[in-house]
Amino acid sequence: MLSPAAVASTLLDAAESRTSVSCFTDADEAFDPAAAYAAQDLLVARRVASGETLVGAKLGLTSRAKQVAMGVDEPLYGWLTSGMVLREDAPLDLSRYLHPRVEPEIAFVLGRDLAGPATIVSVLAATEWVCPALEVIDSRYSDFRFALPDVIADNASAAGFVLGGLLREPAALGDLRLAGCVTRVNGEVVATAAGAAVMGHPAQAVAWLADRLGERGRVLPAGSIVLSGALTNAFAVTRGSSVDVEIEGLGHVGLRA
Ligand code: OOG
Ligand code: MG
Repeated sequence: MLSPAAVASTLLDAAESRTSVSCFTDADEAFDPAAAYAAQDLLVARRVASGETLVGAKLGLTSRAKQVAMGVDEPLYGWLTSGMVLREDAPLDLSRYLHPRVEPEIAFVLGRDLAGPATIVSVLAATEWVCPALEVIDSRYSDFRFALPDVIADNASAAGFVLGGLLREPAALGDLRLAGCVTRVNGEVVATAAGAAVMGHPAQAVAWLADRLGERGRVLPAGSIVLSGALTNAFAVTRGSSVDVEIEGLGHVGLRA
C-alpha cells in the first residue's frame, strides 16, 4: 500500500525536476480517490510550508469535452497557490513546465465564506466577482495520461492561472449558461463553447466543490479564487504561441509563451 506521504514526495520531486512519473494506480489497485486526496493535502501543505500561500481552489473535468479528452468521467478538485499566479503581460516561462496546456475557464472570486450544501444561488450570493481565466495545466504523468486517483494526487494538474477581462458582479451578469466562449491559438479559432458546458452552469461546479469540502468539514473562505473547470479541451503551448479567450459578458484573457 502506497503511503500518501510517499506519493506527495514523488509528485513534488517530479514537478521540481520537470520529469514525469508513472501512474500510482498501475502499481497499487488500492490507491483510490480517498487515498489520493490525502496525498494531495500533503502535497499542498508542503507547498505552503515552503512559503507559498493558498489563494483558492480549482475544479477539473467538469465539462464533457474534458472528460472525453482525458478518459475520466468524474470531476475532481485541487488547490491554487501563490506560486501559480501568472500575469497576462509577462510571457509564459515554459522552462517551468514539462508539457503545459492552456484551457479557458470561468473564475469566481468569493466575497463571503461558502459552505456546503451549496446551490447555484448560494454560490452566486457568496461571489463577489466573476471573470474569464486561463489555466495552465501540467501533468506529472507521462503523456498526460492518468486515472482519477492519479490526477487527484497530482493536485488536478494545477500549474498556473491568470485572471483577465472584466470583473463582473454576479448581479450584473447575463445568464452564464449562455455565455459564449471563443478560444484562439495563434489567432485561429480552435474551440467554441458556452458556459453550460461546465455542469450545466459554472456555479454548479463551485457548488459541487463546496459540497465535497463540506463532507470533509471544510469551508471555502472569503477571498478564494475558484476556477470552475475548462469549458473545452486544453491546448498545448510551445514557444512563440499565443492563446486568447473571449467570454461573452466577461471580456478577454490571453497568454503568450
Ligand atoms: C486534469 C485537470 C483538469 C479542467 O479544468 O478540466 C482541469 C487534467 O486535464 O490534466 O483543470
Ligand atoms: Mg482547469
